[in-house]
Amino acid sequence: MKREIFVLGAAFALGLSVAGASAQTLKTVKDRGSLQCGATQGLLGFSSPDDKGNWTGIDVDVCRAIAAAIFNDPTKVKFTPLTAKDRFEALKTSEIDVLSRNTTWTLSRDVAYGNFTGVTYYDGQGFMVRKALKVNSALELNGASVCTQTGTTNELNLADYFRANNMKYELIAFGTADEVLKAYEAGRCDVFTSDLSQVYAEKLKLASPNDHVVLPEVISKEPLGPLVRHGDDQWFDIVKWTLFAMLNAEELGVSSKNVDEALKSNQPEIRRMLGVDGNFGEQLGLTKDWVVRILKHVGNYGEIFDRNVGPGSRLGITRGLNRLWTKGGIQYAPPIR
Ligand SMILES: N[C@@H](CCC(=O)N[C@@H](CS)C(=O)NCC(=O)O)C(=O)O
Repeated sequence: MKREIFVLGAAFALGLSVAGASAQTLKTVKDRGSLQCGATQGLLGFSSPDDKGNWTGIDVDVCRAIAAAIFNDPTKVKFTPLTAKDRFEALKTSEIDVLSRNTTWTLSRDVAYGNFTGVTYYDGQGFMVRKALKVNSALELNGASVCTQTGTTNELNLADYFRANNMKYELIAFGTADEVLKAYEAGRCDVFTSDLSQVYAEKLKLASPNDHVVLPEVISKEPLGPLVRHGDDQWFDIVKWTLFAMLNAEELGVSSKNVDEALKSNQPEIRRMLGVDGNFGEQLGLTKDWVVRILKHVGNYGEIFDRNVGPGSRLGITRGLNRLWTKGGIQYAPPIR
């Protein structure tokens, strides 16, 4: 009995100290003066650096929005380029504060690596082949060799899809996206597979993109979103509500262009969101004007979608599933109240 009490007491003390020690990310970020954001090694539309090391992309903008909310300065972010395989370890070892890198939310990742904070982009896996192959459907790919990246859901879905359709394939997997694309371009495999947004982004890098075609099948659900470490609820809430704020702002028609005007609005939801009424920013450990900062420096969800992956970008992807629920899509954020 005595021993049990001791063990319980020790566990309680340990539990308290673990929770206390880990609920520190906001303070760590503020003390450091910048957010450390895990990104890709370079994926157009999502996270890619230019020659001067300036990062852009929808996942990059999520990190800039978090920095805007905390520092009122979207440039206070440092990006760590990570391969698919290394990304979760970087989060675990606190090399990064948030992983914002086209990462699919799955049960095992949620349990093993951290808390997914929402979905920034609803995607699905697809295939690209050479037009010369004269293939019109993924169901004609029996016996094909397929290039993809290791440590991705794509590798796993590929196995499921071929198995479910009684087809054989040869897997040719590489650690980096460049290796995958080079191998495909050099003809080492018949098929390139990844999330569709990434198929389109990588297709643009080929010497003759028009010699390649994306097949019609979408073989999986790839809800992509940011991830934080387990054990820090405040930080989890900050990252989660940054995304929700951008979605709510689009829904309420408030953008980087009209946020000053919107501050004078009589609409209760807009007043709460912009901190005119209530203390929602303070509840998160931020300031009253957290959403104003996000909108002024980065914009609402529609703005970041359009300029990075949508019609206003090189990728030119239509909103599809990523339209707001009020416009026939599935993007939906809980209310700020
Ligand atoms: N969403 C999938 C795939 C993510 C992924 O890593 N895709 C590759 C496809 S091109 C990529 O982004 N590579 C870029 C890089 O490694 O820098 C996952 O979470 O496993």
